[in-house]
Amino acid sequence: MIGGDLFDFWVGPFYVGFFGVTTIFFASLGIALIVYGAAIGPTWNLWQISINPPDLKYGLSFAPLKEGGLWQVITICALGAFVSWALRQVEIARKLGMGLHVPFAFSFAILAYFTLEVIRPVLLGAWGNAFPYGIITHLDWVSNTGYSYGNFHYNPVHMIAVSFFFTNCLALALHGSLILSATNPKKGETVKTAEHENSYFRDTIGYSIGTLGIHRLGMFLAISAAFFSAICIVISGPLWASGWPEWWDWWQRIPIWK
Ligand code: UQ1
Repeated sequence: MIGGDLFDFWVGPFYVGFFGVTTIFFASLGIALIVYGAAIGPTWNLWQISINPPDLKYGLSFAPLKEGGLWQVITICALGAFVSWALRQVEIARKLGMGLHVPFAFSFAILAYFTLEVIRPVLLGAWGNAFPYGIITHLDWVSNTGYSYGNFHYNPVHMIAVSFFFTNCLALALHGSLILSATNPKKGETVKTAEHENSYFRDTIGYSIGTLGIHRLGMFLAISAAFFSAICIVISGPLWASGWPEWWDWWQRIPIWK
């Protein structure tokens, strides 16, 4: 453990540790800078507040604080906080003698954010390609970025990512409803067990993946959704600069049609 037993204590129910301290540091600084950015901005309307990345003309250099520099420092704080949180998960999992599945899965969420805000802007040559920190403005960014490739739903990797999100939603709906139905029987009846859960799926769809299996499946679907999301955006521009509908023209060009 970093810092030996120096940070090895709790605040109420929360374990602190070295990475608890770094998490609080980066999160507090980042939030303070967001509030400062809002204070010097044109509006206090919560929906319209936006901390924007530098203009494209700044490329990959440091921008003046009020012209995107704030966004750059806030992004560093965000990554510092996210990575600190993952490492705090590692410390706690190790203390408890658990596997590292939680930080492993969480790292895919960090990867997706890192891909959007760092890898893709670097590959495109300007921080101005990253998304802004604002409730409405980040939605506008998604819309504009999507339409600048014609119709993003034709991006084959976006299709894979969406399929994983939907399947994850189905799996969690099946799992959550199964657990609630087993633990909330009708009045006067006892709470049911895994045997009932197994039998239910055997008798309805003919297959039960099992109590451990459903959680493995959930983790796989969630990680895959985040992973393919990262891939689908990083290839948009760096690898494929036309509209995504045109990508499917390869189908018209395969030799079999001749
Ligand atoms: C399932 O088979 C199972 O094992 C008993 C669960 O564990 C509690 C579940 O939550 C679910 C949803 C299933 C069914 C899942 C599939 C993929 C058939």
